[in-house]
Amino acid sequence: MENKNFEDIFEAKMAKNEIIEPKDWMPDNYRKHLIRQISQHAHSEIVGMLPEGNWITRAPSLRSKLVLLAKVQDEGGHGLYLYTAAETLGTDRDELLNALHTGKAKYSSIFNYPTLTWADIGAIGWLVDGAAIMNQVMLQRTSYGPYARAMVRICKEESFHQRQGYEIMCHLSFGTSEQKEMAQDALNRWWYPTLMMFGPPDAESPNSENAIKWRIKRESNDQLRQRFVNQTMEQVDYLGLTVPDKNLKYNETKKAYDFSEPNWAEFKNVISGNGPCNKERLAARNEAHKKGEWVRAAAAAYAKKNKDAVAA
Ligand code: FAQ
Repeated sequence: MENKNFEDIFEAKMAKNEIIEPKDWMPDNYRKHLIRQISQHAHSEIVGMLPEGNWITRAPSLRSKLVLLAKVQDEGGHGLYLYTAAETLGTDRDELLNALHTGKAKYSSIFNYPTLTWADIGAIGWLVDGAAIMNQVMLQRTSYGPYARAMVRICKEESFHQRQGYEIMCHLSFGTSEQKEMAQDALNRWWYPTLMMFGPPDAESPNSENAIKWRIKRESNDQLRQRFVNQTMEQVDYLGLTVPDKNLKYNETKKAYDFSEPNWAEFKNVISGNGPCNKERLAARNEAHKKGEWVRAAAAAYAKKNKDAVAA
C-alpha cells in the first residue's frame, strides 16, 4: 500500500477518535512526538523519586515512613510502565536513559527544587501530584494505546499520592503554630514551581498544536493550569493558608480565579539545566544507574539462561 493510503487510514482513525496501536502505521512526526513526551514523562517519574527519597529516613513516624516508601516505589513503577510504552514505538530504553543521564533529555522542572522540611513532602504530594493528576486524567484518553493504558493505573496511584500529601498538610496546618508556619513556608516555595509544571503559556508552546491535532494532549497548558488553581484554592482556604500571590482573586464574571503568571525566565533557566538542584539530581541518577549495573547484568543472564533452556 502507498504511504498516502496509510496516511488516510491514520487520519480516518484520528477523525473517529480511535486509538492508535504499536503495529498501526503512524506518521514519523507523531512517533517522534510521542517518544519525546512519554520519555520525558518517564524521566520525570524516576527523577521525582529523589526529592522525596531524601526524606524516607527522616519521616516523623513509622506510619508516615511506610506511606512515603510506598509512594516513592509507585513512582519507580510509573517510570517502568512509561519506558515500556515508549519502547513500543521502536525506541531503546538504554538510549533514553543515556539521554537523561547525559543531560540531553528533559524531565519535569519541578524536581529541580530542594525538599528542605517535612512539610515539603506534604506540599509535593498535595500540589505536585495534584498538578500531575490534573494533567494526566486527560492522558488516559490520549490517542496512543500503550500510553493511555499506562496512564489509567498511574492516575489511580497518583490519587493516593495526592491524599498522602494533603493529609500531611492538614496535620501541620491544624497543628502547633510552628507546624502551621512550616506548611505555609512549603506552600510559598512550591506554589509557582507547581504552576510551571503545566508548561509554558499556550502562545509560547511549540508542541501544543500537533499534540492537540493528534489528540495526544486533549487540553492546553493554560486550561489545565487554570483548572488546577480553581480546584486547589478551596483546599488552601480550608487549610487556613495563603498563596504567595497578591493578585490572586476570584473573578465572578469568568467564574474562575485570576492569578499571576509564574516567572517564565526562571522556568527556562531550570529546564536548561541551571535550576537549584539539576546537577545534584543528574549526579544521583548517574550514581544509581551505575550501582544497578550488576542487577541488570544478572537479570539479562537469567533471561538468557531461560531462553537457552527453551531452545535446547
Ligand atoms: N518541565 O511545547 P510545550 C509527576 C518543555 S509527572 C520541563 O508546551 P508539551 C509525577 C517541553 O518538554 C510530571 N520541561 O511542550 C510525580 C518542551 O521542550 P522540548 C511530568 C517542560 O510537551 C509526582 C518545551 O518545554 N508529567 O509529577 C515543562 O506540549 C511526584 C515547550 O513546551 C508529564 O510529563 C516542564 N514543566 O507540554 C513523580 C506529563 N513544560 O521537548 C514523583 C506528560 C514544558 O520541545 C513525585 N507531559 N517543558 O525540548 C505533558 O503533558 C507535556 O509534555 C507537558 C509539556 C505539559 C509537560
